[in-house]
Amino acid sequence: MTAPADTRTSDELIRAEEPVLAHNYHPLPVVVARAEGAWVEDVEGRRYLDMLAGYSALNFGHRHPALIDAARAQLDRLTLTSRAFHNDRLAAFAERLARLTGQDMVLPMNTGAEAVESGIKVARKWAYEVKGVPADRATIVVAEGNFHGRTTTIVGFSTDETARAGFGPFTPGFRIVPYNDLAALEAAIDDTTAAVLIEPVQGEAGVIVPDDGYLTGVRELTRRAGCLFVADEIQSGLGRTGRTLAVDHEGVVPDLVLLGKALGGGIVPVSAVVGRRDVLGVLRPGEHGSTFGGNPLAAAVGTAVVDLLETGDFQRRAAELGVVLREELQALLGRGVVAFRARGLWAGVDVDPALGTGREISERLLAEGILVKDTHGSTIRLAPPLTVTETELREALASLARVLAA
Ligand code: IF1
Repeated sequence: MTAPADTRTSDELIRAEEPVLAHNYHPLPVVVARAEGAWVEDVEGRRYLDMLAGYSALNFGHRHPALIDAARAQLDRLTLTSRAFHNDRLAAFAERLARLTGQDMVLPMNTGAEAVESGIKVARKWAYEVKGVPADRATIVVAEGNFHGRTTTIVGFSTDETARAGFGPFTPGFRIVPYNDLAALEAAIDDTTAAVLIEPVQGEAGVIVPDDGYLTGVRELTRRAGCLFVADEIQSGLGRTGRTLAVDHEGVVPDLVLLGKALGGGIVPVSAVVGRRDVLGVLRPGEHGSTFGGNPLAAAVGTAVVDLLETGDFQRRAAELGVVLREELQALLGRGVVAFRARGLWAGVDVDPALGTGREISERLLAEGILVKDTHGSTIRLAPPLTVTETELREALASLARVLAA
C-alpha cells in the first residue's frame, strides 16, 4: 500500500514549504512529480526536458531501467548491515569500480562531500606516516573557484563568500592558488604539502575547462614534489565529459580520485575515494567509517552503474553529442551568448547580461519547457543526461536561441 500522493497543486506545495522547510535554496518555480529518461513532469502534468540532470547525478537519465531493476532486486534481499559485518554486494562493487578507474583500492562513502573529507583525511595521514611531514603540519593546495561540498572544512577553503560567511572558524592547512596556473601551483607546494586537490573541470565555477596540459602539469609537479594529486571527479567523472574520467582526456592517473553523484545512478547517494593501495592503505580498522558507506543497496546500484560505464557507450555518446552541443553554442555566439566552455555533454554558457541574469534566463527556459540552472551571474550550465537524444538536445538549444532572441 503506497502512501497516497499529495493532492495539492504546484503552487500550494511551493507555499506549504515556506514556513517549514529551511530556506537554503531558491528553486525555480516548478514542482516535479515524476520523470523518465531526460523528461520530467510537474504536478499538473506539464513536461520539461531536464538539461541539469541533478548536476550530473542523473547521467543515465531518470530511472534508468537497469539501475531501477538492480535497486528493486536488492530491496527484496537486503538494504543495510553496517560495516560491522560483511555483505555479499561490496566485494563486486569495489572490484568493478577499481577496474573501471584503473585504481587499486576503494573507500565507499555516501555523499560527495564525505568523499572529499575522506580524501583530505587519507592524504593527511599519508603525509604523516609515509612522507614524514611533522604532525599537524600537513598542507593541501586547492584552487580559486573550487567547489567541493558544504562541510565546514570544505567551505573553509572556498573562495565564494556566500559559501563561507557565518560558518567559521575554519580548518587550517589549506593554500589557495589560481586555477589553471602551474607556476602558482608550484610555488605553493613545499615539504609540508600532502596533496593538491582540484576539479579536472571546475563545475560550479561555470564549467571552467583548463588549458590542455594543465592536468599533465599537475601530475608532474606533484610527482616531482612527492605529494598526492587528488582529482575531484564527483561532477566531471563517470562519462560527463566524453571519457570515463575527465583526467582521461590527458591520460593522467591521479593518486586519489573522488567520485559521487552519478555513481548512485540518481537513486541512492553513493560516493567513493578510489586510489593507490599504498595511499588508501594508511587507513586501519576503527580510523574512519560511515553508517551507510558501502551498504548493500548502494553497492548493488553502484555495481550496475559501473556495468553501464564499462561498455563505453555513454562516454562515446557524450563525446559525439558534445560535438553537436559545441556547434549549436558556437552558432549562438553574438546572438545572446558572449562565451561558453564545453567538454563532452557539459557546458557553461555566459549569456549577455543585458538579456538578463542567469536566473531570469533559467525562468524563461522553464516557460519553454527546458530545465536548467544558473551558476553565478549570467552563466547557465547545460548538463543533460547522457541518454539525451540528438533531437532532444537540438530542441533544448533551439529553445535557448528563442529565449535569447526574445
Ligand atoms: C547542491 C553546486 C554543482 C561537486 C564537486 C563535491 C561536491 C559537489 C565537484 C559535493 C556537489 C552539487 C551540490 C549541489 C549542487 C551541485 C553543485 F552548485 F553546488 F556547486 F554541481 F556545481 N565536488 N555539487 O560539484 O557533493 O556532497 O553535494 O554530494 O545543491 O549543493 P555532495
